[in-house]
Amino acid sequence: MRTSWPRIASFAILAVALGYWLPASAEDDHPGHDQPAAPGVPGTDYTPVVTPNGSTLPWQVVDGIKVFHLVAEEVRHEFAPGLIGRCWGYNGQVHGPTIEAVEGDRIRIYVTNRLPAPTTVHWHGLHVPNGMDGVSGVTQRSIEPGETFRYEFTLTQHGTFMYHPHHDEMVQMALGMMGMFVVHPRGRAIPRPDRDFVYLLSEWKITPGKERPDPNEMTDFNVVTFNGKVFPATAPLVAKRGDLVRIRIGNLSATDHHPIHLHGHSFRVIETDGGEIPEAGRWPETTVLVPVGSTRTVEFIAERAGDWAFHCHMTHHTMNQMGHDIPNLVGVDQTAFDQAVMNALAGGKAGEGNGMSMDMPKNSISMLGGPGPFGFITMGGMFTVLKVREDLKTYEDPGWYAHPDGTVASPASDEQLRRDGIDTAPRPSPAAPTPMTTPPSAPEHHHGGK
Ligand SMILES: [Cu+2]
Repeated sequence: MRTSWPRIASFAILAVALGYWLPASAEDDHPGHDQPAAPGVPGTDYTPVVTPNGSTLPWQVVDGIKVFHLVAEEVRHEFAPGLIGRCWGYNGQVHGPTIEAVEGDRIRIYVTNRLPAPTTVHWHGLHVPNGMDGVSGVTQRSIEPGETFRYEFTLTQHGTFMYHPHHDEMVQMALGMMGMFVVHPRGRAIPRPDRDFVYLLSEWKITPGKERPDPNEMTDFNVVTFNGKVFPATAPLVAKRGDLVRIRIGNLSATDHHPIHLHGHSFRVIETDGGEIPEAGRWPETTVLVPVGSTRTVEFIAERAGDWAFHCHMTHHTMNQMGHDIPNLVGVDQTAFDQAVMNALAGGKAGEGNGMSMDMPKNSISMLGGPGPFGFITMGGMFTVLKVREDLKTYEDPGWYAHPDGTVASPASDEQLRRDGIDTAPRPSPAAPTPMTTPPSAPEHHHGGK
């Protein structure tokens, strides 16, 4: 006996016409229709994520429902030693802790507002019942100071999502209110990563000497952060050689998209906040552009031991606060200036002993990063290091990489240069540029009349 395809097709059309089509159940927001699976267990059902410089929001299970509590409040946050912000965050943190759950989990999130202003929480990318979407004025009234609201829904997707206020967005997000929301797949035979990292990208305007981030800034941000920190305060990512590493990156910056680049490896973009990319649609990259209001998840095998830079490729995003609004010094002898900056970085009063003095303004950090194994690291902002090691007992920071002999770039010897026919004698300089002449229209000093 066989079933004819036309018959199946006509049944399908009939089913659609009758409103029986399958995905409807997944979107069901009618009370009583939810059949939550048993809550997913960390370590058993998934590899728990690591949020460098951050944390995962704790929960408890009540009658089969995962219950979370977010508290919106003012937080005095350290971006890096020397730079404090009077920010707004959740549960004493900037940004808020990462919410982690499993597809099929029923979750209940209480949100307490301890801010001096109303707020809401929107669950970015999650398919929730409309009234749980957290858009103030559209799907709910705002949560007033002192109130606690309850959000409750079943997770019908897996992937990397975010949360943030959808009330006075410009101000509240500029002050730091945002967090990541990771949903692991349930019961699927996909390779589980050995390391699963979560990053949230953001940007701030903090005028040197001030503590309150300026929410009115539209374009000229001077503090650009990985999980609310700038290098050298950003924690490293640590992996064993051979680990399958996943990095989930969300961007809730006000204006800037961030091309995030990894050294020494190539990765594949495996999902966005819209869902998983089918195997055939993934292609190799070393830089992933994470646009504002989206997430990108990349995966790779940590194949090469070493300290590999992981950073935004916008050059101004690997600078700290003081790199902005300074005169163009390209071509100028900066010896004294550099020394002044280095001294300032070392924590002292800048320029001591070289005749050039530079006091760092209160509550500010220099434009450059921090000390490395080979001298100063001239980066700040969205910069950290992926540390891959052969043997690791724990995933604590293993310190700087010890390079095998002969594998570090170093000064060439005269003998090597001779052997390879490299002539380093100065070349004759190219034709001198035409001397600048006074343009005919240049104003001259006229006396008496125009
Ligand atoms: Cu960037």
